[in-house]
Amino acid sequence: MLSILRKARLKDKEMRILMLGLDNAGKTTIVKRIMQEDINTVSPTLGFIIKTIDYHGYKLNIWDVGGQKTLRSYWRNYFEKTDALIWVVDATDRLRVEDCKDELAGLLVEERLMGASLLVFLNKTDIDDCMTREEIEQALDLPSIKTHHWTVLPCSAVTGNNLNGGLDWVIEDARQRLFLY
Ligand SMILES: Nc1nc2c(ncn2[C@@H]2O[C@H](COP(=O)(O)OP(=O)(O)O)[C@@H](O)[C@H]2O)c(=O)[nH]1
Ligand SMILES: [Mg+2]
Repeated sequence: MLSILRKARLKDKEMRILMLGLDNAGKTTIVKRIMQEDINTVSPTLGFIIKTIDYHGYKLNIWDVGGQKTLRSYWRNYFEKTDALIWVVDATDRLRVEDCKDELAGLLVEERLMGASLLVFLNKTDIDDCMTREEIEQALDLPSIKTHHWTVLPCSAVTGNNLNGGLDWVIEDARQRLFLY
């Protein structure tokens, strides 16, 4: 049944992308940048924002949900029908990398997220001395993930570097999984 629903949705080439991560990782800035909106007016996200973009013939519904500690228990309200999870990491935030790892691990055991592709955006890589791709792969223990297709991409919401590359990966991975033609 679920797969029929999925395919029906994909006939419209629609995908639901859930963007999560610790607060201050740059989720809202990434979404604004993708939408080509002004990124200088971003303030902390208290609830959630949904943005729909047309991207290479796909309709992407991107859910940007607040990541403050007090808000994380609400994340589960957004899991349903998620095709891809974009986990955004602040590449300069070494202090909270353990917290970041634990929160991600908690998501990956969620049944309702089981089918989702996982893109880890290592954001803020425009800043010197940030974590590298290898570093974050180890810190988040990504190679041990067997339940999800995953990849890591260093990016920057400020320069726009790799944001499209990330969306391309998400679409390609979800498309293959969902047998879209
Ligand atoms: N240097 C740099 N700063 C960024 C980048 N992305 C976001 N920021 C800044 O990080 C702060 C938090 O961004 P925000 O999008 O609100 O994070 P969110 O809580 O994950 O939604 C803001 O001051 C942004 O300007 C980036 O790629 N590079
Ligand atoms: Mg935000």
